[in-house]
Amino acid sequence: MIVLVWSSTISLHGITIEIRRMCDHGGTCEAGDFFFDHPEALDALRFATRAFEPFSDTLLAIPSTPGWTATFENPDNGIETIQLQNLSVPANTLILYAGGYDMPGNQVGEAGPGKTPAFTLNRGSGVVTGPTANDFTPWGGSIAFDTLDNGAPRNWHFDVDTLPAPGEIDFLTIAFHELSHAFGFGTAPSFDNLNSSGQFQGAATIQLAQSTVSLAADGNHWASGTTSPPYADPPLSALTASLVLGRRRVLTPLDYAALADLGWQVPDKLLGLLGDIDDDGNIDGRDFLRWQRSVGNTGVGLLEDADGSLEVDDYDLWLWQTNYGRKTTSNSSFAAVPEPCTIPLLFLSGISILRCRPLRQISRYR
Ligand SMILES: [Ca+2]
Ligand SMILES: [Ca+2]
Ligand SMILES: [Ca+2]
Ligand SMILES: [Ca+2]
Ligand SMILES: [Zn+2]
Repeated sequence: MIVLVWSSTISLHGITIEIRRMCDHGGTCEAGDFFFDHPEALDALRFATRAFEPFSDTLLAIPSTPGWTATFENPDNGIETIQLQNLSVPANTLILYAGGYDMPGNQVGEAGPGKTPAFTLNRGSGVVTGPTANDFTPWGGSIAFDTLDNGAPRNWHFDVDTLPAPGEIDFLTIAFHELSHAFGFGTAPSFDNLNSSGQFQGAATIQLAQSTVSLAADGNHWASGTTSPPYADPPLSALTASLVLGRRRVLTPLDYAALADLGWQVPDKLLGLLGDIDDDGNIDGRDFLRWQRSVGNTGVGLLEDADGSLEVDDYDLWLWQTNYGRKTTSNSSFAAVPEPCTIPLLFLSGISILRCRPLRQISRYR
């Protein structure tokens, strides 16, 4: 007998990001484990993954056999290299191991893509390693958050619907930033191949910015003060190396353009004015009314589907809410000019330095 099943678990969008608490893998989650102490952090991290789930890449499943080894940095200590034998990864899915530990100084997050001991998996049809890499298809990776600030609990703001208070560090901002590293921003060979003497020269990025965009000296972030077109009042990107306490930054069209350039199939909706439901160049109450009339609808090409996830849903509303009041500039010329006020602000208000580093060379097996 053949049973046809139409299940709501059939994914409407391209990819699924499965978050696994590292402490569940290692044994028992208990007091002292970041995601045990802060269950709301897991909800916020899962919310942040929705920024990537509209990507429509086709990623092959990785069966548990024949044997292979998934390698990643332990997000509960940042030191140990974890090697998992025969990890099973469904098609169009990435698995991220999440945890926390006391990072040094002002560092508040760290993440990276997973590897096999020697190389990055190829689950697609592009090239993922070497000087011609033009795609990125990891099995997943790991993501970690800081637990303590000079011995005291780190002052996280976990709520995604409210902005952080002065002095708080916005978890959603850090989650977007670190997830982008796990997705290859600053970490993928296909990203590095587009770094020409500190200028990022991906085609989608150039099309949006009308120029190459400066990278930070570390080659893993945008230069300090980088803002995104096509806004009249362009927002700062979340993918700079340091962020100001008490502020929220979200993924901007520029960030999505870079992710598209390193190989992700990013919906066009994410490369323009985010949250502009009716596509008229500003984000106002009419967009909300239109969303309200269409919420729950599914399908391709829906104007009200602000993120291109093929469903008019609460994330589209969040995009609208986050970008409310913004509009496009009539003249879309753009330059990623560091804002002169940024550096003094950083010193006055304290900085949170976000670092990422590629997985270190594997010299041992466990
Ligand atoms: Ca710390
Ligand atoms: Ca791809
Ligand atoms: Ca509008
Ligand atoms: Ca949507
Ligand atoms: Zn970073």
